[in-house]
Amino acid sequence: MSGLVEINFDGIVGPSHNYAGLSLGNLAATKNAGETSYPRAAALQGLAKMRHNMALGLAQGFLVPLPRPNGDYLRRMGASGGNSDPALTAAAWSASAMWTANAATVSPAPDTTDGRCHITPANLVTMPHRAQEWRDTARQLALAFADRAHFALHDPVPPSFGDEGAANHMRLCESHDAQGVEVFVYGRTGGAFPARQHEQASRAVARLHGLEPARTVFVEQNPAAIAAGAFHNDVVAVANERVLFTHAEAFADQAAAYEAMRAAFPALEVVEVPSAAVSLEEAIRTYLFNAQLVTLPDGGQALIVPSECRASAAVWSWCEAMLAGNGPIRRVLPVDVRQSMANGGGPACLRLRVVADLATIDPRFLLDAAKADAIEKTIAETWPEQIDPADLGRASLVQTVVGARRALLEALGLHELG
Ligand code: SUG
Repeated sequence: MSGLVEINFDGIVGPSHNYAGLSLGNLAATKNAGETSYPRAAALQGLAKMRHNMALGLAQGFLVPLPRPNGDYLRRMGASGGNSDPALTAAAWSASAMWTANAATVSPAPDTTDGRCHITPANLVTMPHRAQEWRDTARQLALAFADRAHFALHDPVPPSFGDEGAANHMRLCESHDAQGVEVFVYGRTGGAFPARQHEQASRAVARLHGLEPARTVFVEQNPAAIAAGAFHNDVVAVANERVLFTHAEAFADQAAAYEAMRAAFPALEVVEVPSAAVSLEEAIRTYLFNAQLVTLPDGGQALIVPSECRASAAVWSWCEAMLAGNGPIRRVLPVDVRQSMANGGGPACLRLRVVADLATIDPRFLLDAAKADAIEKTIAETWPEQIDPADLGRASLVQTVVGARRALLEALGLHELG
């Protein structure tokens, strides 16, 4: 019997979480630029989501915040880190690594030619504040997935081919431990907004991971969706096992996309939300598709959505109608991740899915009730309550943020990352 299970690795929201409006094309982040952030509340919301999912019987892991402010980045830019260049300072302080759906692309062992789980850290080159993440992310992944018999870790795809990781990647399969079909979604243009995932990056990852061409599908994002604020495909579509849950305007050619997926994976079940029921704008505002679509221990599927969906008449009535029908998604469960949402990160952005045997992963990155309590205590005691973007660069805040991360590493025994 295979011991492969799906594990969601959530990013713990870092103590420097702030709203600096760094991501062009991410409407929530742009709208909230300059607002006061609440890092402690943000991290506790994220932890509550992890606990919520564990209580459903799902395996839960986590990744820790990266070192911020990133002094190395500032030095290499010849900057001081004071507030003389606010955009650079904000980049060095960004807690954006919390959105671990952008940490890497993961191809589970059943899909790869050498039978190992392949992981490629995302280069995130399109956004300056995100392009600094991969080195520290790769270090952390190398620690969590150090077992070379089971995991192959690659270098990021070279620039200038932008790679945004799992946010532009979906996997279709009969069950998580069976051989799957991997779907790579790239962007060509997004009008006024950047298309962040380059087709060449997607193709490079598929080759490096040793995926069978017949079981690999490449699909273009709808340029109009990017232009409307879907900067990653996971803002308008999500897949789990046989099910693709998608907005009707997610792909450049919707019918051709379904056809290509069905040719490689005939059992595909598409749950499509028509624009007349939920407009692209409302889908992006509520992040209905940035949901975690999960298989519960009883075999039924549940959609873990941001609480913004519950508050939208259009979205919620569509969900109720779906549940009244006989489709594969049997439950819709709202979670409150509002602090992350205000920077354009929903429940799915906050997690990286890995299919593996739990015993092959460094146990320090796996969550249980006692560890969740220890993390909560550290956050409650050390995370700043609030940050005004004008505070970034202040020496006292540097001390608080650096100390908070150190306390977390200490509590988790992750000294190597210090
Ligand atoms: O890259 N926001 C992130 C949100 C990432 C969401 N991830 C997925 N869709 N998988 C981004 O735009 C805002 C940070 C700021 O503006 O300070 C930010 O980086």
